[in-house]
Amino acid sequence: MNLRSIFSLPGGGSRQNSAGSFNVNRIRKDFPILGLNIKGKKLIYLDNAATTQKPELVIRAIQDYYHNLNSNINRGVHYLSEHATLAYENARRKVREYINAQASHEIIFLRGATEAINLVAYSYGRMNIKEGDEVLISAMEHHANIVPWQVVCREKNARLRIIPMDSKGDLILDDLENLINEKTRIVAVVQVSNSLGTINPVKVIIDKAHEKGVPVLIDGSQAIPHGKVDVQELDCDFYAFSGHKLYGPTGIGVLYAKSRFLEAMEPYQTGGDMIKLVTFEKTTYNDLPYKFEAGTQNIEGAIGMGYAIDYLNSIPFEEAVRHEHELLFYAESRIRELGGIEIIGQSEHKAPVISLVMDGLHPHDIGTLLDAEGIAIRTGHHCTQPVMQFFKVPATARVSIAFYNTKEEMDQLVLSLKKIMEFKMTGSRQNIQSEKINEIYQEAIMEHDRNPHNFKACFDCSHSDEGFNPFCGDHIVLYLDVENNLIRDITFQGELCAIAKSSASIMTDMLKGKTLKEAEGLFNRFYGAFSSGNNSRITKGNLGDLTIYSSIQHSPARMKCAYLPWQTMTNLISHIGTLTAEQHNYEV
Ligand code: C6P
Repeated sequence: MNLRSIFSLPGGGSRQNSAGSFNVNRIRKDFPILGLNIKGKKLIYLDNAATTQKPELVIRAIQDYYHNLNSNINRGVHYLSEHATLAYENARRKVREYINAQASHEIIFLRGATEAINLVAYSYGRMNIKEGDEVLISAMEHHANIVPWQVVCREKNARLRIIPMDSKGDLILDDLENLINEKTRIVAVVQVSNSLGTINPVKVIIDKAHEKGVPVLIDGSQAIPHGKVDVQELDCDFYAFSGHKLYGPTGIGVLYAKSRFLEAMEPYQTGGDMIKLVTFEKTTYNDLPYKFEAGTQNIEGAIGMGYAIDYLNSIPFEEAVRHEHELLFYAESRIRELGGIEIIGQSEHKAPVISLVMDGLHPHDIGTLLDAEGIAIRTGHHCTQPVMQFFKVPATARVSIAFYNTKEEMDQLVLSLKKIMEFKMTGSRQNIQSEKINEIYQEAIMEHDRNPHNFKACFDCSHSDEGFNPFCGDHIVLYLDVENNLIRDITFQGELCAIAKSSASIMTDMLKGKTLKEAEGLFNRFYGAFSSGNNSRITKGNLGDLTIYSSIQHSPARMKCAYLPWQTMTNLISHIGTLTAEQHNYEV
């Protein structure tokens, strides 16, 4: 079964209404966490691309392991060790069967997709990539499938090439013939984009690469939860995924690789268990798969993942996937009806991911406002900064759906988005009743967000610097005019959420006329007071308008937003003397 065909659009089966054939309420009972109330609201979990929730079966399996089996594997002759080893190897067999690998030794247990890709880059890559060679990835890779290749290419003086994408978020394959050429040593592409949802035609890429004798790694992290994967049918050479996105535990993942590659590859890590014989002179490596599993493994993780696979085998998975897809279409069309929201990633071939942006409201603020409604989504760049750069957005608010989500949850999501839009346009909190929102988005913060003070470039200023919050994609450019250690002027620009923008606005008001030392001192007090958790020290007397952030002190992620302008300011102060505004050629 091909992932693209499962989700294929008009004319494909997936748009047809199969409502009723999948009993979502029955399925939900298998996931204890879905019954939670968060801050008085029923949890609506829509952050499944980050990690999926775990069925009771998996939770019990892990508990059982620690109750009845805990011991180290491949090492002992005692009952526990023997049985833990059997359970671990049984999990490997389940994975092999699930993805239809030819042999169990082609399944390597690792920490996750990130480690799996690193293994291939550092082992296969280092052995095969030489000066002048090329590695081909795509424009929509997760950082996990960019950075390891960048590092190897830099080390070997090789070139990283990119398959481009279009404005819908589809790969442009017209030039594949040239992109894969005699210099290409490996193609590494994502099967389903985590930030756009696009399902890539990986089979076409694999076949083209193989015509030219080039091996292919598929990052299947976001594909495997949403469709059956058959590695022999795909004929990929490497396939990487994480257990925690497949309803299994965190800290366990899989690298599938064809035997001939694994046999030829050097181990990526060395130490215990991956050896046959060690003397001080030399070491003989163990057989596959153990050659790539150095040290004590995540035993309960592998066993838990095996049970997650049992769970998926026990439900009508095709119907589950169809259900997810119906929810995707339903939610997308209702969100479009709202107007004022742009969906980033409009491929006709999509997994259930909706990345959205709203004019005038930072995705981070959308995330916090939805959280107050009990709805968990992810906001930020989703570890795909090049995708954000391509679409010219700092971040997106990403809704990602799993088969335990319901149509009612989609309705609630749309209703909440509608309230948020009203809040954005009119400032009205009438519909957003949550106390938390009233606390976080106090009128003072919203006023600074709407009408920020000193929000302009200052090219006459003596110094400037940029600051980034890698967590959410916020970006600030700070301008400082300093004479004799006195701040004569301070302004800022950038793409900032309400918390960061208000903080910058307040900071620039507070620091004008202060000495550099006083500015640093104020930041230290601000940081110290809010990171200490000691509320009693936060008084208007020593922090001025900054006391408004006491309402978000419990949210370390949002405090990072408040600190961003201040950290940029202290970085700039520490560089003063070496930077000038003219030396920075910012686009503002
Ligand atoms: N994406 C997300 O919220 P790890 O962290 O090793 O389990 O998976 C890395 C990874 C690799 N490739 C893709 C396509 C992914 O989506 C991820 C993880 C999560 O989108 C966390 S950043």
